[in-house]
Amino acid sequence: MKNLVILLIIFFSILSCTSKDDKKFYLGEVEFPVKPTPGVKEAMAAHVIPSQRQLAWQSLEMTAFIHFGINTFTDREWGNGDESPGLFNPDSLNAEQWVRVLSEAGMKMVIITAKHHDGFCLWPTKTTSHSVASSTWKDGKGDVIRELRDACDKYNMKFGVYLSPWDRNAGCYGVSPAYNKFYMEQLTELLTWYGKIDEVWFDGAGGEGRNGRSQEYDWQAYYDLVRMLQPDAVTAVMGEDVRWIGTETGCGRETEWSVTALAPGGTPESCAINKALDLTPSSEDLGSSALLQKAGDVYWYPAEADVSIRPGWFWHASEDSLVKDPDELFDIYLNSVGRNAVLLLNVPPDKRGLITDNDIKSLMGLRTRLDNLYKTDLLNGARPYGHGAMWAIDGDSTTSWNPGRQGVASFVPAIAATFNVAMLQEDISKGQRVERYLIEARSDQQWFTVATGTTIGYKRLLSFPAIKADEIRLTITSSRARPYISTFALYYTES
Ligand code: FUL
Repeated sequence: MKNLVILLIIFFSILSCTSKDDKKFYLGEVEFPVKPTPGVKEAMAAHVIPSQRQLAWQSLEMTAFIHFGINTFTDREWGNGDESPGLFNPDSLNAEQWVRVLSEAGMKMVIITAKHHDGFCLWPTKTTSHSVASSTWKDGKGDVIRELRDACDKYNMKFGVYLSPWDRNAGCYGVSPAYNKFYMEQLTELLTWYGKIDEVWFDGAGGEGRNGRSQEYDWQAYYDLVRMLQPDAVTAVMGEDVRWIGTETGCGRETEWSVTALAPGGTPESCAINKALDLTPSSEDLGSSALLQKAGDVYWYPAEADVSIRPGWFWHASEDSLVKDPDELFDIYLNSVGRNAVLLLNVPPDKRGLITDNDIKSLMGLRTRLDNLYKTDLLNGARPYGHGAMWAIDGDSTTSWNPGRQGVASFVPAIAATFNVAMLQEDISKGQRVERYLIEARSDQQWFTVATGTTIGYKRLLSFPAIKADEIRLTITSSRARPYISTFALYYTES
């Protein structure tokens, strides 16, 4: 009897632990208690969840950057701001061609450099004459942002704007309140004239303006303006919703946490936190358990991997032969989307205002490689069985595998399959939790390790030499709380 009572106590305490486990979530961020008991920080970090706009953004997976502007005509990467607007004259500009090509390649959003560091505006702004309105293109009646917006509507493509805070043309740059007002007027035009905006990209690059003065940006006011005018738009890089991955190679970290100790944005408060922790977006470790021990807060701050299809961000005739080939783009995909990041691939139109044939060829090659990769899930949605193989029920649909913190599940592929890529996904609407896992396969009655990994997050793709197996086993060896695995799939891809 005594034993039975003890057993019942244990049983009910396990039950209450499990149900308590997922009751409290923290939207966007959490502040740790001052004296946390061991394990509390990990558990709290595991329950930080993304906002709706961050969740929607993450599911886009592949997005495109368009660097286009005065630099396209001067063969530069960074203009000085003293270029004549008359130089801007794309004789065959066709934004529909851009969007059609990018959409066929699989991109779900296009972000354009509405203004780069040179200050030249691609829309007829009222804030300065340094814009398309003073160019020869369409006798000054053209509006690149409008044309792109309309093309995006036609192809059901999301639309974002890059507005460089650094402006080497504006006379008021460096006169801090005046330039902040000027910049916010530009932002207001972009966020009110062109319908729905899905991402606002605040570049971190900066320097002095034409008068040799530096500018203090009022980041908080910029964020508040975006929130007010476009509540669903994510703010990126120097913004609060989306983090720069820290390189321009398109390659994420092996261990990529969306819950970071890195404080989002460029406000003085965030900068002070990051300075105290000695963190920048390029730091190798942004979210390990060891780092959590030093942090006072953590944030949902997911990574965006920006990279250009060419060596430069703008189009240069000399780089027409240096476009990345489909295999390079596919590797970038594996190392960005496949490492818990959103890919932002830059494809710069040329002087005519068109994406060149070389870039199109590479993009279509990437599409073919992706179609081949995802053609057949060799697990065919097989349900796990065995110890811990429990599916979480969300509403009345079965959504994810919720195996307990150190769960093992076995899968029998529909056919004895040869595969060389594994895909794992966590249901990040419940946070990011998994810290370590192992994939094993049984072949000729022998179990052996196929791959090991650390973080999963929204998506993790692991590639390895092709193997044939009758049975597959996934073991979560460490997790900050009960993991929610929403996908486990196996693929074969020809290299
Ligand atoms: C950088 C800029 O300086 C580059 O010109 C480019 O726009 C890249 C995406 O961001 O900070």
